[in-house]
Amino acid sequence: MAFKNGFLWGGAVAANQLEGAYNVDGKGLSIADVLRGGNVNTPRVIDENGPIEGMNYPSWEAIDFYHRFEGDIELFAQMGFKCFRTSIAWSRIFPQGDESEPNEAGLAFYDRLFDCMLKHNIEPVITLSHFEMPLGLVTKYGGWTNRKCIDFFVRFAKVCFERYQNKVKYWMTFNEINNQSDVFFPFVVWTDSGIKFKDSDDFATRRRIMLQAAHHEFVASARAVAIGRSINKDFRIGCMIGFVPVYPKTSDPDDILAAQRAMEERWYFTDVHVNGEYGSYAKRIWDEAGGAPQMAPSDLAELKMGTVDYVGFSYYMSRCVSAQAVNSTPINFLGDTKNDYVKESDWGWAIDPKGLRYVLRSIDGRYNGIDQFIVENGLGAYDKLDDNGMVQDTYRIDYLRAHIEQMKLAVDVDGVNLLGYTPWGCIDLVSAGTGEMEKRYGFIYVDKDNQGNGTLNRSKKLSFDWYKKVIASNGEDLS
Ligand code: P53
Repeated sequence: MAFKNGFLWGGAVAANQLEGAYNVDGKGLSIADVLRGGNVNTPRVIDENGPIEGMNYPSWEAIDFYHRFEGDIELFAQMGFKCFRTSIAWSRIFPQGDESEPNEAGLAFYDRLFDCMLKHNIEPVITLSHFEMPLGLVTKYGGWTNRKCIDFFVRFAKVCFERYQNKVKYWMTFNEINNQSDVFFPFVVWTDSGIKFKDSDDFATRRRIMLQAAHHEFVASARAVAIGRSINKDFRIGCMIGFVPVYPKTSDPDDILAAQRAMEERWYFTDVHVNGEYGSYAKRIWDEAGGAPQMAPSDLAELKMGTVDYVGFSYYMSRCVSAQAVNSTPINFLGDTKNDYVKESDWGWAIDPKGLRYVLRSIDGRYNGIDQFIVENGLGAYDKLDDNGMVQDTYRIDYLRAHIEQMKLAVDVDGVNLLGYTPWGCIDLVSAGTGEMEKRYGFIYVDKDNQGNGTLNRSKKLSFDWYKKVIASNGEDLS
């Protein structure tokens, strides 16, 4: 058998994308609650000064998991989930972000949720910050540009670690902390760090601001890891990287260098989390931005004290760069071009199962066999109900099967240490990138459309029984 006993099969979600109940039981607004719905062609608008009446904010209701989680967890249990990855909405615990005491009603909700999971023998895998910092920290402090956010985050993390120390073992600090490196996409810097650039901010300025915010997040993460360990030595605390590997378009040495440079945008983040220090090439990245981040004297020592136990990452797609595209415009910093060898999803994401094996092997090699956890993977697709009200999502099964096959090779043949696999959006939820309901990932269909219409009823897709069989056979039966 390729996967060891106890391999963590499950599914993944994030609080702001499924809970809804955005103002219930004392919850404050988060940066997700001011993101309007968009679609594949329309970017999401960020209302950084607060919600505007009449606009559509998909996180407000989402799929109302807050009130329906018992039924949903029951369905996950039917599929045989060993674990379930979700996040704690920071603004349920600290509604504005800077309170000295947590909101008890928010804490009590996650007690109920985790108890329900544990009752079904489902291990919680918890992200502390998944694109949902309290909006108050943005309006009052400027988001992660401000060093004070380190203390606010650490206070939040400590409260969660203490409260749930006997319920949660697997943690992650910041979801896809590296997304923000694409500074010309305003959305990713907002979701990671609560920062909205001015249109006039040039490339170097944006990069400097982003690198400073990321530095604060690194220190916050490391301090949280150290505190977590002192609370419960059995905690396993990981980082979370959006791992989009970047290939060179051709064997032209300039393309090779461009791809190497683009990959440094991944390693920059994982190196700090795993090694507790910036890689040597960071100096070049800082020079390019016109200056290194400001650091307090103790920061580098703190980074060393809070290295992670495992590398959690999402894998959806690979990218392909050419030097020509990089040089033609700084907006195309990563120099994306089409990869002629792979197909794309309806949202233009390259479908590349072998890229997952490549990532697993790359991380394994760079970090000497460190534990890894694939905490997101999946296919966003338009699903249609057939005459029997069933979604025949064979395309989703094909996608997941192909990725699990590669994951198996990485474990079995390459010897990668893999803790688990949690496909994204195991129940349909709001898309982070577009705010759509109709970009669906789930094994479970949720009756709701992009405009917010629908009964919110849940039903099983074809992939539900397929995944159940995969888990029951510990990945041996993928048919
Ligand atoms: P959606 C971009 C690229 C890769 C992963 O994404 C990304 C993003 C941000 O959109 O985000 C992760 O919903 C993220 C999840 C998100 C999921 O991938 O845009 O951790 O919150 O929902 C899928 O299709």
